Amino acid sequence: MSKDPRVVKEELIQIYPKKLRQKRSEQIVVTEHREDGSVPEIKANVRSSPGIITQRGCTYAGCKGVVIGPSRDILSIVHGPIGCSFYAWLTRRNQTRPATESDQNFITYCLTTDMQEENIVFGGEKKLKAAVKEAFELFHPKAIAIFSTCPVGLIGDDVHAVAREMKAELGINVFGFSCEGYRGVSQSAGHHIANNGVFKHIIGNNETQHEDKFKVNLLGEYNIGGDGFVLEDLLARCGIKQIATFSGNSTYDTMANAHTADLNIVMCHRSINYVAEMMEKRFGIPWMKVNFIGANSSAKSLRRIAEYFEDEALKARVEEVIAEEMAVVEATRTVVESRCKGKTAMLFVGGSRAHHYQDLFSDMGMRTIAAGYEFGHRDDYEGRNVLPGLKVDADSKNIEEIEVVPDPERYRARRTPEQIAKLEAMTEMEFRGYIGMMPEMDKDVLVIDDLSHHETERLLEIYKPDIFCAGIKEKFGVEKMGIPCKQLHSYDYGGPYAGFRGAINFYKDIDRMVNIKIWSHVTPPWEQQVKEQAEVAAD
Ligand code: CFM
Repeated sequence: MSKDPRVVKEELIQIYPKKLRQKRSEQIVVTEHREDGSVPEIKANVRSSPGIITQRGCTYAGCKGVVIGPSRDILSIVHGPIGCSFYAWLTRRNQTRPATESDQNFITYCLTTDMQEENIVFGGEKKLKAAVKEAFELFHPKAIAIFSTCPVGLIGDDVHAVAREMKAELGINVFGFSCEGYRGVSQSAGHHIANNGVFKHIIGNNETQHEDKFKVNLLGEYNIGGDGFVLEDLLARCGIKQIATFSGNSTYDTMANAHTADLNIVMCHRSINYVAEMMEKRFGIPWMKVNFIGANSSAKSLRRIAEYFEDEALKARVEEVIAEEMAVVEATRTVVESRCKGKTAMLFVGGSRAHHYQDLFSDMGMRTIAAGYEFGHRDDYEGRNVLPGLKVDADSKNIEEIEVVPDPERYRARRTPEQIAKLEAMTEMEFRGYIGMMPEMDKDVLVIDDLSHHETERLLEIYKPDIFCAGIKEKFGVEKMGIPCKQLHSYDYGGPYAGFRGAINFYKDIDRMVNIKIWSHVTPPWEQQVKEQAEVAAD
């Protein structure tokens, strides 16, 4: 079978019925390097077709699990049947570290209203109120967040009215999310809903002022496998004060204080760009995209932050830290590169990671031969410059777009438009920008949105990559085909992988996975079948 990506694309979709074939054909593209710098258009952020076995999750997962969940002292109550809560309990490896043993940490708890048939028929608001009161009496949290699961929207329980009533009665911050699983086409809708809630109900509630010179918020970093700890340490060593992280290792108070920072740096564009945009409009804080996945990318991101603050001492300190870290990274990287150079990887993860982890592989001399997002939007593939032309479909209209105006007292433009323009002209820096995945990829590589199970199997059979990166749902199916599968959501049991120290961990883990001999002992099912047929024919 030809490995030409254009031929493979046709092969992947040829068994589908006509309508689905057409749709998938628009969701699978082959990268090009065009002279004008543009990239092919991809169809993304549309409904999955029934039966394709998508990798995606639901809106509730994106809101509760991804954006709010990693914050340790907001008490999360899931309004819904027990399964929604139980199967989302501690499944994402977002770590947290309370400052003292007596500090509140609710991450290990699983609180739910456990809706029953009776509540579905007669309404569940009373039960929800009782749950909020009970949780308050037990834990005395600063804030309670209520998450709606599918039946809540279907029967019309008003979680926001309950939240308002409880807020008045209990005297703490209580807010609800209409993040029913079906609300959008994927987790991505849940990110947006969570961003809106964080912006409306949390940011700006804590006026603590910090004297530090260089104050940033780190957005879209969820401390999976301890990534956030590495970055906290890195920024601190450079002398950069992190006011808040959204939302790895965060607390309610730090997020409420985020409006006092002077720069927002964005790691995962997909899950948090809305907060970055809204904070700029209301408080005057510029945002820029960074990437701390990969050693070279981490160095570049640190330099950009230093450039923004235009401070020579900071720039010098950042260079010192980069030099120290790079010396250690290089020692491992060169050894690993000698063993991994030329090997191939495929990355199919939710959003940002399918893009960012390509940098770690290229640090090691490995090539990405196919990649895609579960739920990224066109801007994540093609860059934010496509945003003005993006059509808003019915599914996206379903999600509130908050009208944001400058805060009458607290708006303070941190940089004038002239300063921003000067910085952009001087450096590689771009504000409010994200280049997207495709422009940074090699040409003639397959990019596939919302990869299906059938396509996964065919890709593996045709290309036999040295490693496939995805999640737990794919892992064991892939490994039975004799190809190692690295979980890029949870990092399997490993990590951290962010920053310089994380890069070293990643190089070592991947080196081990792609060079271990075990894979050559696995007979992939398709070869097994051929073998059996040959045996039958010989008989
Ligand atoms: Fe952002 Fe994430 Fe990702 Fe994401 Fe996720 Fe995740 Fe992910 Mo799993 S916030 S888009 S919704 S980087 S949980 S930490 S790994 S799918 S690529």
